Amino acid sequence: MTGATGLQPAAGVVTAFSPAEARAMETALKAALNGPRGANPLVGAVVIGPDGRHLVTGYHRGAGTAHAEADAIAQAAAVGLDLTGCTMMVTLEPCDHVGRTGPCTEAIIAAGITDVVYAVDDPHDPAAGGAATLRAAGVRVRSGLGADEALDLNRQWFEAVAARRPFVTLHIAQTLDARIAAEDGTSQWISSPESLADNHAIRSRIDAILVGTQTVLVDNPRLTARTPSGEPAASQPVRAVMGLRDVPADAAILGDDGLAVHLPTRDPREALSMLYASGTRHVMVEGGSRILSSFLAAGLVDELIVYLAPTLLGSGTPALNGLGITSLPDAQLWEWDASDGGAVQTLGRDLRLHLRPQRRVALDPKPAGPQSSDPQLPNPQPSRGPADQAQGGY
Ligand code: AOF
Ligand code: ZN
Repeated sequence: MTGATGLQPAAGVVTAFSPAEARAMETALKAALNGPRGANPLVGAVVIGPDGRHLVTGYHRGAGTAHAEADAIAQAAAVGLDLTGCTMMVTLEPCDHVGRTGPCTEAIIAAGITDVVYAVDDPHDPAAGGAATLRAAGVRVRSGLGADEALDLNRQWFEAVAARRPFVTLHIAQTLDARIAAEDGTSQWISSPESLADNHAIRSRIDAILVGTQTVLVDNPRLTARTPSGEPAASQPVRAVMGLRDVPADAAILGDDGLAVHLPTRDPREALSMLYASGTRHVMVEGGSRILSSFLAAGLVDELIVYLAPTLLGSGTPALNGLGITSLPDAQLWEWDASDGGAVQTLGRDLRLHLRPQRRVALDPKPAGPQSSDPQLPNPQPSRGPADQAQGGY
């Protein structure tokens, strides 16, 4: 963060923000981190009074739930707080569409809010246009405060929207020595019951779960979302299997609810295009190691969740089987993700590690000399190299 107030508008945006507004935007950015990543971005909203006093903070709890603005307005309503004449600070342009929830522009206008300051435009076509709608209704709208932070907060989401592909969460359930199965193939269960429950909770809020044909042939998983008592969760993801081998007619993954699909490809980009075309906006890649490796090698993972069991096997199936990296300077760099409960959580006897790709470093063009292999420069991003660097087929 920069500047005396901690936040400054993005370069080129000329406007004035009060210290109270800058503080409120910082609070909104922090609040956004409480939400989970996925089909929707992390968003926070803070309403301040005409005197700059902080009144209420809201945030978005993931696709299908109230948006940050609606959350803040609902909280104010719950305690009888009148927001007429107040200013809303929000980390993303308020939406102007009826998606899974109603338009935030309408809620803002109905609440009598007269000023809106948002950090960055919403690049998502159906939701965009909120600023114009608010202005047309007489609301004073300014933007750009905290833009750098807001872009960074959701950088993978912005990338997925721009690429028109689903947001990708990759999940690994492994031992301390990074094995996902023992030598004889047994793998149930490496993770604690608490980790399994956490994974099922994620399954119930994503659009699709993706595994390789190898996993179907070896493990024959159901891949449904289930409650801790084993009942099916109310919301079930599409169950996608990718690979060129046939899925046996009696595979458990097929189920009888019509939610299973076979994606006849080994290419992770193609699998994502197929899923996107049929409406998937958030997919969780579950395994096995070839699929995990191919998505990681292709730089197509937006969020990484590792359930780490304090168990050793010493041999067996490694979580990953090659990312095409042979030298340390080429290693993929990840960073701890503080959102959604934090970077490290204890789940029973396991640790749950939460990461996202390290931010790509903007490299200044060099006037002369070699362009790469500078030992001072961190590796910018998980590789964007060919997806087939991972070994083997699936
Ligand atoms: C906001 N505030 O807190 C969020 C927004 O399917 P829906 O109704 O949840 O809409 C999802 C889209 O709305 C999402 O793709 C993004 O463009 C925007 N997200 N907008 O005003 C929020 N999370
Ligand atoms: Zn909205």
